[in-house]
Order: sequence, then C-alpha cells, then structure tokens
Amino acid sequence: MKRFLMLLALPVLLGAAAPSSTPAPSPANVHASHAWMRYLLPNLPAAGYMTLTNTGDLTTKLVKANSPACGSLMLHESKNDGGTAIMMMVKSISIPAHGQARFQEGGYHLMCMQPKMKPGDKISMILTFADGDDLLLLVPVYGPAGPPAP
Ligand SMILES: [Cu+2]
Repeated sequence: MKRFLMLLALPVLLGAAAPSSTPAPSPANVHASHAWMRYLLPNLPAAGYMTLTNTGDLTTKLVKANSPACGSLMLHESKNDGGTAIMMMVKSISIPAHGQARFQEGGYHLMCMQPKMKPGDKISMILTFADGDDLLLLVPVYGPAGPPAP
C-alpha cells in the first residue's frame, strides 16, 4: 500500500514543476557616451557627435533632439554623393538591440542651427526615443579641433 501511494505522488510532483518560461524582453535602454559639440562660429551650425548604446532587448529609434542652446536641433546624415559631400535631414536613427549608433563626421550627427554656446560650455540636451523615453544629456562644447586626444 505504501508503494502505491508513492507512485501516485510522482506525477503530481512533475506537474507542479514550473514550465520553463522565457523572460519577457526588457525595453530598450539607451545611454550616450563620448558626446560633444563642435562649435565653429555664431552664424554657423554646430554639429553634435556621440555614441548611443542600447542595452535592451528591443531595437529603438532616436526620433527627436532638443536643446535650449540650439534653437532647432536636427537629426542629420552626411553622405558622399558622387564625390560631393552632402547632408540631409533624417526622421529617425535606429539603435539596434544590444547595439550602437555612432554619430560621427561623415555620418549621422546632430545639427544645432542657432548655436548659443562657446567652447568650454556644457549645453543641456534632451533626446527622445520612439518608445517615449527621454534621455537628458550635458554635452561639452569644443572648437573646430574637437576634444583633446585621450
Ligand atoms: Cu548637418
């Protein structure tokens, strides 16, 4: 009789084992590094460069940038069009899951149309992502030569 009871109990224990569940994907989680502005002259746009890293499981997009020091702050991409360097506005910039988007010369950059800054300043900036997250940054301003070599 004892043996019979033990056999009965076994399937119950197996059934109680938690099903192996895959964890829900974590939302996109973006941070910025190596952010800086290149300031040229008061009447010329200043460019913003940085690396955005997404440590989340979902791809996201940068859809907007704002700074009180810029008037309009646009998302731009530089391209080589048959030997001529051109730049154009882009609607968004993707940051892949567990990946990066690099803003650098000759590629994506932020374009600060009415710069109110000078080298040595730090300007505040808000980056807005497709999932509604905002990232607040303090971005150092350098002259044409950029940041000193590390
Ligand atoms: Cu530009």
